[in-house]
Amino acid sequence: MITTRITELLGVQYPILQGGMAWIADGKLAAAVSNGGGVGIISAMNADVDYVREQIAICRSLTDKPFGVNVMLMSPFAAEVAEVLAEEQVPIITTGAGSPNAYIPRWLEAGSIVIPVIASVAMAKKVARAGASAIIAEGGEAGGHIGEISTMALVPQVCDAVDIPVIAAGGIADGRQAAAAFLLGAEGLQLGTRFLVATECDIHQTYKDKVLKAKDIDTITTGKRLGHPVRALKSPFSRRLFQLEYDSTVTNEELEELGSGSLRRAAVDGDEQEGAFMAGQVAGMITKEQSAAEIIQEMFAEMETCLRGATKCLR
Ligand code: TUI
Repeated sequence: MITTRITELLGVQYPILQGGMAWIADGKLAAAVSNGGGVGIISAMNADVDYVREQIAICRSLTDKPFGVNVMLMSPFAAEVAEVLAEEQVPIITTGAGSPNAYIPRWLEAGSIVIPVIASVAMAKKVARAGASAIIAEGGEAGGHIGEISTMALVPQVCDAVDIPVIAAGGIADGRQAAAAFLLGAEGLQLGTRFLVATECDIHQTYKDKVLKAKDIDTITTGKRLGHPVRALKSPFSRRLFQLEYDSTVTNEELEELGSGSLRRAAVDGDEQEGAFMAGQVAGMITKEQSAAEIIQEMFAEMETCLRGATKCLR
């Protein structure tokens, strides 16, 4: 049993959110996580409002527990999706890849709990001032679009900077890392990579197999030259993109063009050559497929053992 301001605020059994991963986190996965006692999150990714409404309906048909939607703020549909989430009275809204401040008043007025993902103390203070209900501090160990600072350094600095509850993300896949996050001051966790191999996660089996086979050093960060670094498993595509960023004859537009559609090619097509299999540095410790509920229960059982044993080296 664990009680924090996050379990109270969200009305859930476990203070754990599933990351809103583009092309991966749909209404079915979100419902499985919510039914497991955590918070499932649907990714609105680059999709239009019809897709988002459809996934919300699927999620609502599968669970009566709290769930959320993640707005990827670089999406061309972000403003329209933001309005739909207010209309739909989505219980929890998370955001990523930008500043959500323009939308926060509308979401709060609609009754949603607003939890932006941030990757720096400055951004944490900005969204807290704008009225965010809680915050997800995501370290650079995470998969996908990432910031510069590691979870170990970011979480305590964010906890010191804001009064709202902090959820730690990036580099968390088991109970030891969960315990560490709570000791750093976090009151909740967000996991992406571990939920990639949930049985209810409908990505291509090739993606799951790559995560299950990955070693610690098997991720690579591309996109630094474009100002939006992205961590993915090493693949022929990601290695080539990495090389091309050092080639001054290749323009930024050409790099952007190469990246577009690459996550879809991984998650939907399982394209080992041309896919971007986004995953965090914890991929190396993920070795089995389990249901979302099993993942959550195992995490918190391990965490409890770990925290109870934490004083063993003190005398
Ligand atoms: O958003 C994510 N992870 C993502 S989004 C994504 S789709 C994409 N694909 C290719 C290129 C770019 C995006 C794949 N993975 N995580 C949450 C996150 N948000 N990480 C970092 C941030 C972030 C970064 C800058 C949040 C706020 C921020 O503010 C900058 C500013 O000052 O506006």
